Amino acid sequence: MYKNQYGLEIHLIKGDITEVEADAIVNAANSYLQHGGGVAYTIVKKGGYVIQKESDEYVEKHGPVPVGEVAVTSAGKLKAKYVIHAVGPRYGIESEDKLESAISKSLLKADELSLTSIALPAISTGIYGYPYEICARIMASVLRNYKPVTLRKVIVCLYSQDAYDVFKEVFDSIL
Ligand code: AR6
Repeated sequence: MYKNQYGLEIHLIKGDITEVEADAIVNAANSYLQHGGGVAYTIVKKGGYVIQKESDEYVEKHGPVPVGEVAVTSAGKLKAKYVIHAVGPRYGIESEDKLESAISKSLLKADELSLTSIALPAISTGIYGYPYEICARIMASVLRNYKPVTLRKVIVCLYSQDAYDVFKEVFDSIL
């Protein structure tokens, strides 16, 4: 466990984010909130169709979610209260500052909803192709500087041992 200068707890775990106990889990989404693959697919499969339905309604009402921005839905049958859908950049097409934005806006949204805990996956490191190391570095620096309001605990959830090892090394050096 790490703690930043504002007392925010940061936990690094290996596992399936849909099993994590947190007020909100973050989804690695696309702009159209079509949850067809990766962690997004698992979230809808386990949480239920209501998450896709609310996502469709969101896009219909507000238009596509820009890269680096977030949208919120309920979490259906998952333990969490909300799913925060964060749209990360595609490697080689969209820049790292969009990844920084997707991560920090997820945290800001959790605080806006007065939540105390949030779980984050390694956004953009699957289908969108970012190397784990870049994502880890950006996430660590956002978490190091983030001043929370109600948020007390951030759980960074890695799916593979490979990803976990890279994040551990980077977090140990930055946090
Ligand atoms: N729990 C935690 N992490 C997971 C899980 C899980 N159950 N499943 C996969 N990961 P990706 P992206 C990891 O591809 O790169 C989708 O189709 C995975 O190993 O889910 O941001 C969306 O709808 C990887 O490290 O998201 C978008 O179209 C990380 O989660 C697009 O993919 C992110 O991989 C978004 O691509």
